[in-house]
Amino acid sequence: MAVDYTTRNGIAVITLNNPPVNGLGFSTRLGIVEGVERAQADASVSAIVIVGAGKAFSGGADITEFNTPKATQEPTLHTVIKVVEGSTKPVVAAIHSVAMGGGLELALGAHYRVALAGAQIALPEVKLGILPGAGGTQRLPRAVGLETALNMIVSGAPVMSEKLAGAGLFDQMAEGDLLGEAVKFAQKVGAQSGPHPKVRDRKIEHPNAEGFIQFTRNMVTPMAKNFPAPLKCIDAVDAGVKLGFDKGLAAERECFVALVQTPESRALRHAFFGERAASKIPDVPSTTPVRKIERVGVIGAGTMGGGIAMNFANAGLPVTLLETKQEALDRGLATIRKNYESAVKKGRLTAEKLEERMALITPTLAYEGLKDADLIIEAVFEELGVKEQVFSKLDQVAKRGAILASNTSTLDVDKIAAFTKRPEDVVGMHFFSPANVMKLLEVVRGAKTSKDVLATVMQLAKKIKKTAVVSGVCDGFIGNRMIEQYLRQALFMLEEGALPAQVDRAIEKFGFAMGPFRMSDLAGNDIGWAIRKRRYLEKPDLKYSKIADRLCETGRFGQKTGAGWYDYKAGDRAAHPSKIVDEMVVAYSKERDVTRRKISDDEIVERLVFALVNEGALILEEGIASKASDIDMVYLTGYGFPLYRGGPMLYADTVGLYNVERAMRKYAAQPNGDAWKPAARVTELAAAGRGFNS
Ligand code: T1G
Repeated sequence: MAVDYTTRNGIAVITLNNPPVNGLGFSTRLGIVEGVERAQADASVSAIVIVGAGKAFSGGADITEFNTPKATQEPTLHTVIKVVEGSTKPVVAAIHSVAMGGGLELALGAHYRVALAGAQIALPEVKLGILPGAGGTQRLPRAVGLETALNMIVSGAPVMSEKLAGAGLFDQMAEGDLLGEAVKFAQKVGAQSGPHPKVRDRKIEHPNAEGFIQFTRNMVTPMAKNFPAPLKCIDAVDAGVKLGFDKGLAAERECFVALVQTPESRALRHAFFGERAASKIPDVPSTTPVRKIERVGVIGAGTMGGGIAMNFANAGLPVTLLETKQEALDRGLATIRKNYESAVKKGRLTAEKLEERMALITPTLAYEGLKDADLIIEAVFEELGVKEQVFSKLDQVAKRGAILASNTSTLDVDKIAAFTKRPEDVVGMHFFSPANVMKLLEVVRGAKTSKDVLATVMQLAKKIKKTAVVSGVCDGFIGNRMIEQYLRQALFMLEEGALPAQVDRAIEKFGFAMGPFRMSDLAGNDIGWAIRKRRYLEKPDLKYSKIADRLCETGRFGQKTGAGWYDYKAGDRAAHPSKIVDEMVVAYSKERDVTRRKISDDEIVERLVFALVNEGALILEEGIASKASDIDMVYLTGYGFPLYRGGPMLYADTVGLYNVERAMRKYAAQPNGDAWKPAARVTELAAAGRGFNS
């Protein structure tokens, strides 16, 4: 049973025991109700304590039950809270570590709350695109006041328990032995005659509730542009203020039911699960032993190497940073310091923390400096010959059992592993620039990469706050392989009739942070140019529009040269549509004898996004990615795909693969249609009426 029941000095102790975070799944809910009823029937019991075993009081509704009949099977959380609140014997919630979502709502249904400091108190449902669905929008304002409650509910952010000590939520802050103190408190209130206080009976005091709620609405509206949940949170709280507890509860229920069915909520829940599922590798058991990583080495102090080193310093790990020349090393360290200084300026870091982190980074010009490292990541020039020098040297210097990682974004990790006598210790760790900011880390699994190396890197990724996704070895791994097809379509559409600003505007309206041409100008058009030149040699039959090469031949590499697909003014990063480029595009169509046509925004979005979907389907078929949600996590955390659409594969499911395939067949019949042969996986799933994530 997910709940234990004991009695102790006349107090019934109900212990939630549903690891890992006491999610309020069906059996936990049932156990609480049975425990409260058992305590009511036991004359020797004067009061009840509810406490959580392990790492949390409760992390809320059991998310593993979402979208299953169990989630709404009686006793629902509403029923549980009603039974707790209706108990004639006082119920004391003993809170430690985490009281979130339904877990906090359960505690609010108790008559009293005793908490340890350091507990995360939150109603994070808004982050899942829903809202507290078991009375949280009604009880929290009555427990901590309207302003604190509304901020917590609309942001979903946790507040540490000690910060709420005086807010009326906790009846006592425990010092050490939480259960002992809670039992003592229960004995005290158990000796008092009832009725015992109910949070629902408190008033919501505020000098100008209506004004404050309107102010919150004005603040939230612009930020919640694509997310309906925050405003619904305000509606539910507002209803409780205006109409009283019961009507407020009914309004909350209505909002919850409406939100849980929205595509945005499905997308946010998909991302929540996808983030956690990504760290699970199908054939690497969670019990796989991991290697100790106490010292890290980074080779290359350029933009990538410096950013990578910062990730580990930020996590408190000593990093040795190797460069070949002193001035490169000095430049790299100066850049790292500058990055930290800007964080201090923004108030995100203290000056002493800056020095602490800088002190963790040891510069060196000698490979010897890496001999004690448990993990060494190279971020040197993207050329196989250079990688060969580095890895054969590492093979001699690195200690036995050290993990040797390459930050390569395009080269074959198996070939790199073969430069060593320890291919089982070699793995790809593809960071995204800027490496100290972007959450995505593609972990590239070589044919010989050992399971414990993978398990170690996935665990380390969590420590450096990265979303790690495992990719097999192929050109471009997951993200860049798919973005290549996206960019191919973007270029074809220029040739067929669109202009750069129109393509960017259309896809940015869809929700991308940045369209392909602004993105290319930012990254540098010469990077894509180099990749295409390689591609033309490797895959001569792969059709490409040459318009981007024409642009590069004029030296328009983007922001770094002050002109690219767009024009730029000195000191200003704003992209200004370029008459020169537009004329170049039109002239190119003419040269190609293409009659330009009007291309709709819908076609732009479909061709860009479905190009990702089709390549993603091939990636799944080839086993390069093990699950569709991994592909979505790559795009949500590394490529600016809109979170409220859940990633390319979930978006395809939302559109319906039947419709996606029909669109592909339509484009296959147009000029440049050879890119549109639907992947077998798309056809199979569409025929079966399924989706990538169903
Ligand atoms: N139910 C079940 N499992 C959960 C869970 C939950 N609520 N929360 C986390 N887990 C799992 C997670 O998948 C992972 O599993 C393990 O616990 C450790 O998680 C009616 C409807 C609680 C702060 O949104 O914020 O209540 O990968 O790696 O860093 O109004 O998890 O080990 O197999 O994140 O220590 C609202 C979400 C639900 C809380 C712990 N609750 N969880 O952080 O560990 S909706 C939430 C978190 C709701 C009611 C509504 C964090 C955490 P595995 P972890 P952590």
